[in-house]
Amino acid sequence: MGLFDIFKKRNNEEENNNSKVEEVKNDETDAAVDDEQKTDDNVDQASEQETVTSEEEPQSSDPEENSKESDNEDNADEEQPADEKPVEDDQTKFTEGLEKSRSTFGERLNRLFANFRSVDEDFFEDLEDTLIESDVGFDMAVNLTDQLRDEVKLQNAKSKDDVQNVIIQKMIDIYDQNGNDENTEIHFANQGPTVILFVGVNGVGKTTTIGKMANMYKQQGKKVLLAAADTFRAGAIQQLDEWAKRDGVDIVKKPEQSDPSAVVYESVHKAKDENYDILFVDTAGRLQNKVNLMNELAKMKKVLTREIPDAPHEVLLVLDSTTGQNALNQAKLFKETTNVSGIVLTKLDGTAKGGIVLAIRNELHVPVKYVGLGEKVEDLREFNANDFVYGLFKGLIK
Ligand SMILES: Nc1nc2c(ncn2[C@@H]2O[C@H](COP(=O)(O)OP(=O)(O)O)[C@@H](O)[C@H]2O)c(=O)[nH]1
Ligand SMILES: [Mg+2]
Repeated sequence: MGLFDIFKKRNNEEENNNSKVEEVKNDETDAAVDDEQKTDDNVDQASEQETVTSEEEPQSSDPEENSKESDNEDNADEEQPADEKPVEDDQTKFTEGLEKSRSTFGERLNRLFANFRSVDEDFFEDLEDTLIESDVGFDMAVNLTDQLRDEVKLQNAKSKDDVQNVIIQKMIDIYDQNGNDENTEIHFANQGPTVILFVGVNGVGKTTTIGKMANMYKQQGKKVLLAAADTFRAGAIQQLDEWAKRDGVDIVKKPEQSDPSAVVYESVHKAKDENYDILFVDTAGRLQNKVNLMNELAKMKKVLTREIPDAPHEVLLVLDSTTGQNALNQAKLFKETTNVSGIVLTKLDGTAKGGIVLAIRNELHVPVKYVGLGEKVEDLREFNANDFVYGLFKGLIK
């Protein structure tokens, strides 16, 4: 069974369940239903307000500014849910974190289909625009529209439902094929320390992700070491140091502006000599030019492999999902300079740009291994791409 069929089955099952709930509700008295309606409206309003407020937060284009602001404002313990929801479980958190993407992506496509008159060139132009707006990536939007033109003709789809189904099915098929050999597990060393190198431009969330992951592995009983090899940016070493203290793990650091490779050298020796299980290497995301970046990463790699021949076992590229197409461009550049083995997609809690998940798979062929859903230590999740994409498309499957 193809992924589209699996999604379709799941969608039908969910709709059946919902309609059972509806039936029960309909048995209640009219007055009760009226009341419920009011409550529903209130809830809708409340959640709308929440969205508006978070979107109105001043967003600076300078990532360092952003990080300062959020550091000040959102200190771990102060953050209380605005509404009085009970403590969220894992799944709720994940679902809510992705709700913005889901509703916006679906709404855009719904709007397109609502305006559908006939399968003509205008329609395909609108489709292309909609896909570009949804951050599935420019190349993909254009390719996909071309393929859909052929597919719609091939299947002789004319009615709105037919066309909608062909389009959704095609998108899911392409996504499915591109992910055939994707493995989202973290590669561990067969023996000795596992080295995980973090790369990505400034402000995307490298240090924060290391803090979260280090905590996760520490909880699993692993011996964890951090290497503060972002010696370039003021405050970067201290930021990682704070995470080390919070997580209760060790760190290797040197003064600001030291050679990052010297930090890597010392940390990999320590990891080997003192039997650490995992070494996380934080790096600076200097991208002034590709040659510099390539040289710096190559130097670190050389230092690592001298001690541990198959290191780094993972090179995780961190991407800020709120930057859409920009994140894709960064990814292409990093892919050219280093062997990226996985992606961590951060800030999915604050964005409607979840379409980027499709673009990453279709254009980069690098698996998203983890997603960030907030700034706190518990806001990191393993990524299940199929669940995420199902969420994007459900309701659109006819
Ligand atoms: N909302 C949200 N903020 C995040 C997430 N990950 C990181 N951040 C914030 O993004 C800013 C930059 O993160 P940082 O780890 O310093 O980025 P780095 O420069 O790549 O090391 C900080 O304010 C983080 O708290 C996330 O998943 N969601
Ligand atoms: Mg950092």
